[in-house]
Amino acid sequence: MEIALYYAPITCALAPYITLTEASAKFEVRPLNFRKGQHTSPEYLKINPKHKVPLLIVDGKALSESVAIQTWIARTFPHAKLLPDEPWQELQAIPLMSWCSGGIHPFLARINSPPRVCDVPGTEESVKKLAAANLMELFKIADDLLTNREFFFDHFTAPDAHFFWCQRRARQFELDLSGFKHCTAHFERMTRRPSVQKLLGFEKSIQDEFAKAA
Ligand SMILES: N[C@@H](CCC(=O)N[C@@H](CS)C(=O)NCC(=O)O)C(=O)O
Repeated sequence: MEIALYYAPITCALAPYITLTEASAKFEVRPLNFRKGQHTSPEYLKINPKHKVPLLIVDGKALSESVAIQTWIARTFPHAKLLPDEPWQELQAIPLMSWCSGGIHPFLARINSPPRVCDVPGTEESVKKLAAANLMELFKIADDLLTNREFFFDHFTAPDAHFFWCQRRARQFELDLSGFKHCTAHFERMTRRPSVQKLLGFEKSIQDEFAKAA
């Protein structure tokens, strides 16, 4: 089976990189340079008209959307236990990933690019402020879910990788998450994982490559 992951540094494509690594899967990474608009090139739009990453290519077939990609990885590499075993718990993992993707991510995207939601001059700071306030509420929910737990379930699963990305992005935007001590502990725990360390090294190498090509 041939697996390729379309990926860009900093983006949520880091989550499937982490889970594929946790599963010891053999996969090729196809990095896209967003600054050069490679995600909107005619070639990429042909395989993903949504111009987004992550995108997984499995034996030539494309799978988009983080939740589907993570579910595929978990099903394909069951030994990695990327979803909980118990059926009800397994189902609980799906809304957690959907929440990262559809609940938290859109507010992070607003901070990243306020004009994509409101182009009225002078509103940028207000868009960011509202998004930050919403994110605080969402991180409080995550903090409650993670109270006295190492991970969302009884071991590392795909939602941990997805939520790690959410926290990382919020921290890159300098949101003050210091009040959420269970989220912070989760972030630190995740950062120490070998799969995450591998990802961070890989990300740096791609960023260096892109900088040289600039
Ligand atoms: N719902 C999608 C969202 C993916 C997404 O928004 N990816 C961002 C990077 S974090 C992207 O590729 N943005 C490029 C664009 O919108 O043009 C998922 O969960 O996979």
